[in-house]
Amino acid sequence: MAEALAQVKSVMGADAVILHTRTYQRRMWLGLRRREVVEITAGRGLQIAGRPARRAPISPRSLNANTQIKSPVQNSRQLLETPAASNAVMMGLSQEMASLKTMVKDLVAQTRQRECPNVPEDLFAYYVQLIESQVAQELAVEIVRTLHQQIRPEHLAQADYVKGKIAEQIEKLLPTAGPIVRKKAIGAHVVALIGPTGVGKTTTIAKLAANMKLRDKHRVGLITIDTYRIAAIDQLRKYADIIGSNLRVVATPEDLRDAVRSMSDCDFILIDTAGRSPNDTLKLNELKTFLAAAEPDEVHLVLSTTASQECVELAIERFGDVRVDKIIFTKLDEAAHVGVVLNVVKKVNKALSYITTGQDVPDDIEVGRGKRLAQMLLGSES
Ligand SMILES: Nc1nc2c(ncn2[C@@H]2O[C@H](COP(=O)(O)OP(=O)(O)O)[C@@H](O)[C@H]2O)c(=O)[nH]1
Ligand SMILES: [Mg+2]
Repeated sequence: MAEALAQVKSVMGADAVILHTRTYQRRMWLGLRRREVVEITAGRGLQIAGRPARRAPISPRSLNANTQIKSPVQNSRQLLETPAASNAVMMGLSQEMASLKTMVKDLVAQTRQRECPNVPEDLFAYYVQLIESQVAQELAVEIVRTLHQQIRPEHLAQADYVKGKIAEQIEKLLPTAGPIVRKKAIGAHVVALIGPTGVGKTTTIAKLAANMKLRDKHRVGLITIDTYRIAAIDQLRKYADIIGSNLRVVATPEDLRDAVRSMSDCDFILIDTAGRSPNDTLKLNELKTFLAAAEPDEVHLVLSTTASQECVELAIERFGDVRVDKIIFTKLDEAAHVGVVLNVVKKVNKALSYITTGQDVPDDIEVGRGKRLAQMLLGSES
């Protein structure tokens, strides 16, 4: 149809008016083969109601075996004004679209196969979703390939089922630490948060402290060694006052040791650290001295998902010299690149303890769970 319409246009010009179209089968080769014939009735000089006619009707013309053009009619520019004409045009267009679509699909499939020969075609859309969430390519390939081996073909079309299975994979891949728990019978469980400036250490301390104190009724002591910025102390003091916890501000490792001792009747002591730049080795050494004095039960490295993967890796490298037991990822509410959490935790092989999802104290914090992360990665909330 598209071909025939093109011929009408080339023989009769763009002014041609389509009056009628029809397709039918014609038997060939003694009736053994069929051939589709497209017949278009078109003309120039068509008189549309209310418009002055031009002269010169044309006689039917045969264009080739497949196409015939008939009709002695009057001229008009309104190619699309008759229903038959617009039908024909639409049919032609939709046929062309359909063949274009097939072509593009084939091309995409070919390119995919060439670029990602390890990714099963059936799960390619999920693979793309993982990649778009910044999951590292080798991890995304591993996830969909393992899934492909497990899943029955009849389940492939059920998106919820497939997503559930991907979530299971992610759960297995992501080491998680669970919540902070005090195991000892006597003395305070000491937790220090370290990490680059502005990632949300102080806010996270406030969230943890508020939940421990107000929800779980624990005795919580707060210590900050962030004496570089007055605002930082005020920020934590405000939270300490609201929660009703003790806050000690310390300037030296000796002070820190004393402060920890003085709070030994608490169940938990949370230590906030200065946002020292990860590039500053001198201050990192200072941080190490502080940590050595505090003798914490656990040290959590706090990282923000709003930073690029490179930034996060640089921070890890720098802080790698300092003791790190677990990882907290902040600002998942702002991050389009949730995959970084999976990549980083897997790469450094430290367990994810918490994620934070907003500025609200104490609500926007959750214990890190693979299933929840999978929901964020695959864009399905529940
Ligand atoms: N959107 C969002 N903002 C956060 C989150 N956690 C902390 N922030 C904000 O990040 C900024 C820096 O936080 P702060 O706790 O002072 O970072 P610190 O320098 O590491 O102590 C503040 O404006 C916080 O409100 C979070 O989970 N989501
Ligand atoms: Mg701070």
